[in-house]
Amino acid sequence: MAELKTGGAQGYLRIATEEAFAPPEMMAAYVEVLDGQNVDPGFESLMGFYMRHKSERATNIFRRLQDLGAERLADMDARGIDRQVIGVTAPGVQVLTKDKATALSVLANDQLADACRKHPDRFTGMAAVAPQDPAHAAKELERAVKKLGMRAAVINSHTHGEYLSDQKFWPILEAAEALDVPIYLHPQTPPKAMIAPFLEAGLDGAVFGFGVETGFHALRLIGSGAFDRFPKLQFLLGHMGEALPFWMYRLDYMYGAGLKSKRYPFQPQLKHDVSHYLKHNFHITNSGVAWEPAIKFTQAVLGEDRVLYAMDYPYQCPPEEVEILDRMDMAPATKKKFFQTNAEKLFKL
Ligand code: 1DF
Ligand code: MN
Repeated sequence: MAELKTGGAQGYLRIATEEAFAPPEMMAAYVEVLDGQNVDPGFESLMGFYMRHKSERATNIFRRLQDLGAERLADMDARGIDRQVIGVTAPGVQVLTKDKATALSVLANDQLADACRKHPDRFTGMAAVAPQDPAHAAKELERAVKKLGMRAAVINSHTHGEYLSDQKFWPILEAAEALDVPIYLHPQTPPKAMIAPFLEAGLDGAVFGFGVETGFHALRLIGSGAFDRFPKLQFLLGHMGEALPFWMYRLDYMYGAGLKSKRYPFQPQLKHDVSHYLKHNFHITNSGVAWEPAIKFTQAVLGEDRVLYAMDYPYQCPPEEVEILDRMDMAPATKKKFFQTNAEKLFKL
């Protein structure tokens, strides 16, 4: 295998779209949360591991998360990554109290924007927002897009057990639609009310709990009628759409059957089938899934313009995965959409 290089000699640039960073100040706030009372069990399991465990995995990831300079760029060079689209790592500011969360969202955006200004050809920013204060989040997203040049927002699934299906959060959706930027619905651990049986099996994190929580979140959002209210709004889901493309047929049948029979009278009647929203309001990345059949399946059911490359640096970044994806048996024009041009379009690069 040839050495991985940036620059597109293979016919496309590699743009990785779910890459994480953590401001040291946010990590300091996490220490306070972990040391405090009534710690969220998912947060304790996730960030308790990455911030305190002595394993090589935890210590390397904790260090890399906080770097927006030389080490990150060297890692990108070694893996042939031309550009990272970067957002604050899960659970972002969403685990904090409202005042700390709003302040740290501003700080995170200033820090990330600074790095993007220093390396405009390598980094693109996604804005952190604090859903704990929806009005602030909407304003901060506007600032991040208009003043700092960010091209998306990242929301790390639930906020203290609450979901974007709740209309109190809709000012954020309204702002994203008006600013014409997508929202990356990134996973985090399931909330307290859901997590106990996951924890007991060691399945609460990226291994499975993330996907359950975040796929469920996306479905709640679709079921809430948010996309009938904001029809142009675009969301991104990682990890092959948290498996929702594979569920599409059954979701259409069973969700439709539930609505038709008014089994849950509180559910709004939707204008379209569930699959319509997945095909019109979602883009999907392959973060964590360097697996040709899953990528091709998703391209087939969602359209090849809606499936994007992501690496998930620094959580999952073996160079072999880039080589595997380079070798996919796929028409060159389709592969270029996957690695490069779909991201250029969506993030206006
Ligand atoms: C992990 C994976 C952690 C992903 C992440 O953020 C994350 C992990 C805290 O392996 O614990 O973003 N991921 O997206 O797969
Ligand atoms: Mn991730």
